[in-house]
Amino acid sequence: MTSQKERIFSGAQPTGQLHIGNYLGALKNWVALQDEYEAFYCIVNLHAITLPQDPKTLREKTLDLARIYLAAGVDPEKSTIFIQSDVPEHAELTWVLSCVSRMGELERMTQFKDKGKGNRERAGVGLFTYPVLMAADILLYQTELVPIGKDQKQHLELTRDLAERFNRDFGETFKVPEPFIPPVGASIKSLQDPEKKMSKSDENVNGSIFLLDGADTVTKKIKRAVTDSGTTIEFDDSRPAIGNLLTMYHLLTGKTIDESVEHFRGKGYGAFKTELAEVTIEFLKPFQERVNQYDDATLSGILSTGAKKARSIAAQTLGDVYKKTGIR
Ligand code: ATP
Ligand code: LTN
Repeated sequence: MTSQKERIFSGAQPTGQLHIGNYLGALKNWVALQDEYEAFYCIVNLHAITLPQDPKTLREKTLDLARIYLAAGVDPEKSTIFIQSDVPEHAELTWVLSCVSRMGELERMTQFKDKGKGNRERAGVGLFTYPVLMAADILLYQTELVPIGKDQKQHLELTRDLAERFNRDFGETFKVPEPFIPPVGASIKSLQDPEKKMSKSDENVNGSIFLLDGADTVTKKIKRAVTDSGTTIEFDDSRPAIGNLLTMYHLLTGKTIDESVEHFRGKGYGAFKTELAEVTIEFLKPFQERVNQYDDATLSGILSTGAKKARSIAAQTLGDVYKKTGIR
């Protein structure tokens, strides 16, 4: 029966620390969609090395991220959780897809421009071909839907272009995936700068609420969050900082946007921030209790079962690709 379900695929990089933006923009939807779809959630360690990583901590962070997926509510009985490098087909398909990708389209990727800091001469080639590896991740599983935050939309469009081009040139091979970008929360902003997205790689840790932040840290970061001019707590395009905090409140409490605005009518920034800190701490508490729910052996069992399942599907797609291209 399960094989009748449509597939979803998503992943996060084992770099930095996961923040509440990653949760609200992506992970929350991974959990919500896992009943309806056959889900594959990957820890994309090969993507991580597109920027320098400390080898010792990369492995630790890879396993920590698996724990975070599980603590967020990804259920290993329903979803396949695995490490990207455990399925070598990801790297193999990347090569084939890189042969149908064009320099021009990769050069237009804003993440490459941002992370390469506009310095083409020094930017890594891996950073440049990063979206091709992401396309391989998705296309290997004949994925229907990809739950992601807004920053990944452009990469998904490239994935669709590559799938369509390959299908046109070599015959129907890949399903062309659709993005799933939540209507609210797809780009949670930095608490220190509402023009920038909350980012794991931001040097200023005060801009992000990390999923493993303790209560005192959460309170301090929210108290220090920048606000706009004005005093009322409501949505207004000219006041992105308060809009961002209200969005977090709405998503964390499950109150509608109207209810959230109503709730703070007549109250000031101080009271609002105090309550936002409380609901954030309340949300993080059970999550943090669950992060160590599995011992190392159980975790490694979950990941190796996941890799086996993922590989059985990935190998079929790659086999088809090799046949269609005359490699095999
Ligand atoms: P970095 O900011 O360092 O590039 P990241 O925070 O984007 O890293 P990833 O592991 O690359 O982290 O992303 C995991 C998922 O979280 C992706 O689907 C991404 O779109 C989503 N995401 C990342 N930042 C945000 C944000 N600020 N708001 C909503 N979703 C986000
Ligand atoms: N590029 C993504 C992580 C990622 C991903 C994927 C997301 C790698 N492969 C496949 C969805 C589907 C990011 O969040 N930076």
